[in-house]
Amino acid sequence: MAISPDNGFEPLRASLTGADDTLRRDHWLVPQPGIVPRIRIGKRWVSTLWALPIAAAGLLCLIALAQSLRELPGVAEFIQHHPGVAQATPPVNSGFPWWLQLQHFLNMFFMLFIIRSGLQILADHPRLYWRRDCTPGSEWFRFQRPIPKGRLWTSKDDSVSLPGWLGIPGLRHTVGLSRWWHFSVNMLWVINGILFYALLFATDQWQRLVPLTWEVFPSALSTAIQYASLNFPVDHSWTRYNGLQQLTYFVTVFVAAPVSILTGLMQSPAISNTLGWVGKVFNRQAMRSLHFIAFAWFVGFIVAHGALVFITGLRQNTNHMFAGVDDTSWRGFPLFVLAMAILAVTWGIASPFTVRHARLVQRFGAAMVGSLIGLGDRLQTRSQLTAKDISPYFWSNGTLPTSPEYRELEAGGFAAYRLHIGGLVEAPQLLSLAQLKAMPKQTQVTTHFCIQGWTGVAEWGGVSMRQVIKLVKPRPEARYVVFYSFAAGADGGRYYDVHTVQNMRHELTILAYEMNGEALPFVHGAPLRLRCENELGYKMVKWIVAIEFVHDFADLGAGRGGYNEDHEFYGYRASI
Ligand SMILES: Nc1nc2c(c(=O)[nH]1)N[C@H]1C(S)=C(S)[C@@H](COP(=O)(O)O)O[C@H]1N2
Ligand SMILES: [Mo]
Repeated sequence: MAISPDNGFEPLRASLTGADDTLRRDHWLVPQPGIVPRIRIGKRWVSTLWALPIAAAGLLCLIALAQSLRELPGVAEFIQHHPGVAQATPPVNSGFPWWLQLQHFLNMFFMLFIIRSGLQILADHPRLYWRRDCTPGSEWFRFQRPIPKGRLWTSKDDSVSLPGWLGIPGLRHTVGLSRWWHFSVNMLWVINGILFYALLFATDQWQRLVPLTWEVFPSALSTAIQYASLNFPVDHSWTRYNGLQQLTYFVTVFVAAPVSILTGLMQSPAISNTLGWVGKVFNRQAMRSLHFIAFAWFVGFIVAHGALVFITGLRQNTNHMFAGVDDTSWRGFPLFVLAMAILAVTWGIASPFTVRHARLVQRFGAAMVGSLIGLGDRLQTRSQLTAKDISPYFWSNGTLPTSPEYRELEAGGFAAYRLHIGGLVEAPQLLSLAQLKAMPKQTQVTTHFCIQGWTGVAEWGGVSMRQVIKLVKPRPEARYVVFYSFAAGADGGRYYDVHTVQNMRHELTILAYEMNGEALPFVHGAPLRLRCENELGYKMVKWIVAIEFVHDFADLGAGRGGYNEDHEFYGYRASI
């Protein structure tokens, strides 16, 4: 039965609210500190704090061991035979050119923000798993307590705060803002990295980093023993790196960096869901875990590299990398201090600036990488899973509907529910659940990707949005589709979200009324929710009350294209 499109949506539009442009602590989630990170070994959870005394004791033992080893004639002979430098290629003639110094500084600068914002993203779901289902207790790493039993514990409840000097911006559940930092700076870091690769191989600098002989392994062992014995190997770094430097730099530049990029991209719903079995095997949780391990490598590298720069001759080392000269002058040191000062000042500013100018960070981030992040909605999503992949546990998220209107409908088994579809369409509709169920039914087993980091697999059943579009016949000027919820969002005002009409035509985009063969449960969005498998979870409105086709969304809510876009500074397109 058709209704007038003109009067239907005004009350809904009026129930959307504006939003602050700064991150207001008194409106935000109450802080919740995490716990010292723990690693699961079998059934036991072991605190990572143990790593500190173990590392200290290990280092002392290593020094003692290396020193006594060097007294053995065999070892002394081995070191004499393999003094440390192993290169099949000629020595580097170009020293440390200005572009190398600049790129080294930029890399350091970008890494600082990438690491801090990455930790902030992790703090939004402070658990790591290998399996796709994220069942509590199956994680191998966490800095949050076990989830409480006997109450609804959403993934927002699970998020923890970080100190503002560590995460960006430090406050709890600020994944929207930390993603802007992470992705924008990532882009700069990747550009810097591509230029670095290009310049390495366009000059003779690659000869420093790429070991072309097996000799590198005995040389690395020899240099490791020499470093550990505190009687350091002879330094040739102006022209050649020793075996240990070569191996660690090679792994950092040619393994850890590409692994980070790939494992980052593979956490995207659009990319993962378009790759078929590849996305299934390299599932998001395994990718998150590897991403974290690559991060741990970088942190370990930075600590060890930084320490060695100091103890193997700070003046000479800084002359190389900050002044491009090979002497014992004081030219490099002040430049090194200046670089550190720039790092320290920007480090201090980043979090307070982000809290204060949250909307600016969102707009700037969207301008820099918004369209890249959105590109994934051009990818076709495919269901690569079967019923046996369905997760035993499915996290839930969001603010539950509490209105009397909803309660009444729920009490009546949603018999009186009517889905209002209208706006810029030829044939507006008012559909009961029975009418929706009479339309062709589509079921699909898919992975849900929450922006916070967890995933879950379920079978969803419902009506495809293609069917809906066919039924309502959008007018040519309709570009977007607004989904209104019965529920409010966390900060008051109605929850809603906006999609492009084009993205609603994907094969796996459905209005679901079933989950795992049963009527959609209350917490998961009864009676009707959106499934849009190339986007993150927050785009999939639960407890849908109405759907409106519009030309523009700037006049809805705070105008950012959805509730979390308005209130939590998320991106409007979110296929990564
Ligand atoms: N109405 C409404 N829909 C919502 C939310 C919400 O807060 N309100 N949260 C979103 C988020 S962030 C996610 S991850 C998914 C979670 O769906 P689930 O609870 O079925 O796992 O719902 C989305 N839909
Ligand atoms: Mo989410």
